[in-house]
Amino acid sequence: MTAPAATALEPGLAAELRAAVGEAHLLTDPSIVASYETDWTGRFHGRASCVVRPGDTAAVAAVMTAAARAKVTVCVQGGNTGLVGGSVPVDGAVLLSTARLTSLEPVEVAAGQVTAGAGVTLAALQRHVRAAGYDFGVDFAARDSATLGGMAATNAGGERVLRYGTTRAQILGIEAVLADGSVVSRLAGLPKDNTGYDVASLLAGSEGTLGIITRLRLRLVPLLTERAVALVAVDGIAGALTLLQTARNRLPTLEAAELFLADGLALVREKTGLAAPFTAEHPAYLVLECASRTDPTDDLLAALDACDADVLLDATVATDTRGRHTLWAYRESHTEAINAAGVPVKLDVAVPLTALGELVAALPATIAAAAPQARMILFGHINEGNLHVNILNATDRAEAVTDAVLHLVAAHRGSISAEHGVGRAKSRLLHLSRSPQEIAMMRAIRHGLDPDALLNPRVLLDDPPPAEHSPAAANFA
Ligand code: FAD
Ligand code: 2HG
Ligand code: ZN
Repeated sequence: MTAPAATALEPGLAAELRAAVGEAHLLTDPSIVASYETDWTGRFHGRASCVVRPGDTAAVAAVMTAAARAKVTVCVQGGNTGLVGGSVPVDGAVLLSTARLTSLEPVEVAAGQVTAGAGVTLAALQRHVRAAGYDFGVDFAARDSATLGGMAATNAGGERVLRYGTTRAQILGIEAVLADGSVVSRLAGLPKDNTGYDVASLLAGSEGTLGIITRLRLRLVPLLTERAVALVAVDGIAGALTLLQTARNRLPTLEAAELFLADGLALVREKTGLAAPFTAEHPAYLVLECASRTDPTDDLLAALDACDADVLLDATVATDTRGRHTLWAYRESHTEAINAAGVPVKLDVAVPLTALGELVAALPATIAAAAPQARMILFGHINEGNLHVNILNATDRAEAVTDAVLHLVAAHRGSISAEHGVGRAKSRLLHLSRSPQEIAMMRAIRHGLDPDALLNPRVLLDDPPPAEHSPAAANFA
C-alpha cells in the first residue's frame, strides 16, 4: 500500500490542538511526522496531517473535542507494534500518540492491582510490579515497545494465555475518551461489579474504534521466580499435540507451550547466528515453560520422561536465566527474522485443536495456489490452536493469499484473528468469523458512540465512506 499525499492541517484546528497539548507536542514537520506513518512490518503506510502527543486524559479529551467539532478523523497509536495495519493514520488524520500517557501509580499490594497510563510499555509495567512482588499475566516479544493501551485495544494474547488468559482478563477497569470528547472512567478495580454493561470488556479488543483508552486498572498475578524451560523436538503437529496434552495434564505449573517448525528455526538461526539446539534436525519444536514458587524442574523432567520415544524425539532443559533466554530466543526471534527476510503478509489465525493438523497440512497448497513464489513460515501458541501464518514473497499477491488462507481457516471453524486484531488488513473479511447479526450489533455500538466514524476509520469494521458533505470524506479518498 502506498501512502497518498497528506492533507494540510486547518489553521483553526491547529490552534485548538496546540492549546490542548502544548506547542512542543503538536508535530507538523513532515520528517518527524513520517516516523509515525509506517507500521512495524513496513507493509502499511498512511499520511497524517499532524501528530499530537497529549500528556493526560484531559488533554486527550480536548484533542477529541476539537477534532469532533471540525469532524476530522483521529487515528490512535501506541507503541506501533501492531501487525494488522491499525496503528498507521488514514490520509489527513490527526495521529494521536499515547507516548506521554505514562503515569504509573504505586502497586496496591493488598488488592494485587495497579493503575497505569495507556502509554506505559509492557516492559516498564513488568519492572514496576515485579519490584513489588507481583507480575503481569501477559508477556510477549514486543514488550519493550508495546503499550498497555495498545494491548488492551487489540486484546493481546502472547505466551502466557494458557495460564492467565488474554489482556482482557487482566483488566479490572478502564478510563477512555470517546469520539465526542467525553470521558468514561471506571478505575475502582472491583472484582465484583454487576451493574450493567462491562465497559472495560467492551473496549478491550475494540481496536480504537469506540474510544481512546487513557488509563487502566490491572489485575496482577504472583511473581513466580522458579522457572524451567524445555525445548522439545517432535515429529510434527500430531506429536506436538500429544506432548501438549501430557504437559497440561501433568504440570499444574505449566505457563507456556509454543510451537515452531524446522524452516522457522533455520531462518531464525540464519538471521541471529544462534547455534543448532540439537545435533539432528526435526520437523517441529515446542518450548514449554513451568513457573512456580518452588523449583518445577523435576516435575518438568518427569513429564518429558512420561512421553513415548516416538513422540519426544529430543529435548533440552534450562533452569538458569541465560539458558532459558536462549531457548526462548529460538521462538521469540521468529518475527524479527521474518521481517529481516522481507515484508511479510501476516495472518494470525486459530482453529479448534482437533482441526490444527488438517489446517497445517492444507496450508502449503492453498498458499502456493494463490501466490506461487510464496515462502511460508508457521509458528504460534499451540495451546490456543493459534498459528501465525507468515508469508514472504507475496506482497504483490497479498489480497489473494489472505483470502485463500482465511477462507480455509473459516472452513475449519476457525477465527481469522486469534490475537492481533482485525485492523485494516482483514476488516473486509470479518464476515468469515462473525455472523451478520454480530456485525450489525458491532456497527450499532460503533455508530452510537462515534456516528461520524472519526476514530480509527476502516479498522475492524469496514466503515462506509462518510456523506459527501462531511469534511471527513476527504480522508476516504
Ligand atoms: P499499536 O500498534 O500502536 O496499536 C494497535 C491498535 O490499537 C491500533 O488499532 C491502535 O489504533 C489501537 N490503540 C493503540 N493504543 C490505543 C489506545 N490507548 N486506545 C485505543 N486504541 C489504541 N500480539 C499478541 O497478541 N501476542 C504476541 O505474542 C505478540 N507478539 C509480538 C511480537 C513482536 C516482535 C511484534 C512486533 C508484535 C507482537 N504482537 C503480539 C503484536 C502487538 O505487539 C500487539 O498487538 C500490541 O498489543 C500492540 O500494542 P501497541 O502499543 O504497539 O499498539
Ligand atoms: C508472536 O507470537 C507474535 O510471536 C508475532 O504474535 C507473530 O510475527 C508474527 O506473526
Ligand atoms: Zn503470537
